Amino acid sequence: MVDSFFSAIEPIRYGGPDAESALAFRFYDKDRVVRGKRMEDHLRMAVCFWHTFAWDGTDMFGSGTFQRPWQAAGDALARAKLKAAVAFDFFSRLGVSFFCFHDRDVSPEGHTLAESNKMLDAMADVLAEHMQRTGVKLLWGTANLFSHPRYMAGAATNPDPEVFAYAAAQVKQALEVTQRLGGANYVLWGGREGYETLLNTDMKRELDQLGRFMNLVAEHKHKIGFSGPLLIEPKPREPTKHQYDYDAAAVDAFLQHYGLANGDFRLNIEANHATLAGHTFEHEVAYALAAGLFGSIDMNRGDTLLGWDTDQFPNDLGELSLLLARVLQAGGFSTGGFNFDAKVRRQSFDAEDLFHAHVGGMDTLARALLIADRILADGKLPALVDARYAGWKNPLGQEIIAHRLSLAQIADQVISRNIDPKPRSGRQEMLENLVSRYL
Ligand code: XLS
Ligand code: CA
Ligand code: CA
Repeated sequence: MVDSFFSAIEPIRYGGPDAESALAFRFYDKDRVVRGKRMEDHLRMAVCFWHTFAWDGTDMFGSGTFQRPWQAAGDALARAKLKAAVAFDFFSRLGVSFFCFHDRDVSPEGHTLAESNKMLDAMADVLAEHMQRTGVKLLWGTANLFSHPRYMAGAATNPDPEVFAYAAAQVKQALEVTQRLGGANYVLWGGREGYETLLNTDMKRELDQLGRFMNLVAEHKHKIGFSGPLLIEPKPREPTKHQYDYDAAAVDAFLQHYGLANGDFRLNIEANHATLAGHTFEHEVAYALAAGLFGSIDMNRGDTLLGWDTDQFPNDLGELSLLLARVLQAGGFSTGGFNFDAKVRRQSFDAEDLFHAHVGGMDTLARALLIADRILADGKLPALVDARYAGWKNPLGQEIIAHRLSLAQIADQVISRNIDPKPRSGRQEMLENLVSRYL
């Protein structure tokens, strides 16, 4: 079954920009060195288990459309083992370095938590063997605290402390399994940590609960010696009307408010979540970098005409080149990477579609990396930004930055030196033209 599912697909190879085959990399040449580092090590790309192997193509209007033999009826643990075997066959043929999973993507839910944990432990052994055999690594693990009906009113923010406790127990196990598999990060996405209506919601209490929960997770991370960061993934809404981890700035404020701004937590920024929050993807990454919270990226794209999380594969070269330039300029990923939290459309139901989707996403990022390198090597864009703030290097700017002047002293200087700033162009159109020339 495993051999037959992807057997029609040859391992994907680099064929250069003029490659004939639709299933070849035109730009992703993993050993190619860019700015002193191999492409593979820059991009640290991952395939996600949930969209690619767990989802069957169901949407709110219709049932599953996908051809996925491991989703057929049968013994749940046997199916999970088959799913894992198929997934690692996919990773190998694709030549991707990492994967990501939720506990319930790789292992079934039992009748009790003890039973679920036992199966997850068994599946962790199965995953470990596949990882050992293929060399594919774990970018991050996470717990699904949103699918089961017990979580319909939230997990950590649930009005019922027993649900809080259940969620805590699930995260403990998922974090430990992530550690066992050498995961580079652990992700916390608050899928239902928000509200449907304020009529039944005590917001202060729910935020306090979320703060308590995150403190407990951080304590456990230290207790077991998990070395990777905890990554909170912002999203403004969907499934709930409002989610507390609305955007990067909201999570930054939350971490500070609850005594969590101590380096344990960073952010996992998702492109489609950024646009749902009314920001650009680049804005969210820029904020995370500015706040010292940049961790990892969930790579996908939304649809400008649809107001929900469509999780499509990325293809916007212009946007991604600027984003890569920004990330490279800040030193690149440390533990993070680009996880394709993206799904094929419902009509793209067969095995081949999974490859077209990922090959396209990987090639887009590789090409964006090459363009970002040109942007930085040329240096005009960063130099123009630097020049815009050059005045801060002068004595007045330096004194303000060094807290040497009070508001009154600044006011005195403006009057005594007759300071009279002149307008300067922002040169937006010139910059847009400059960027177009790199593409
Ligand atoms: C859903 C989220 C989710 C997280 C992991 O919108 O993107 O998949 O990445 O729980
Ligand atoms: Ca995501
Ligand atoms: Ca999403």
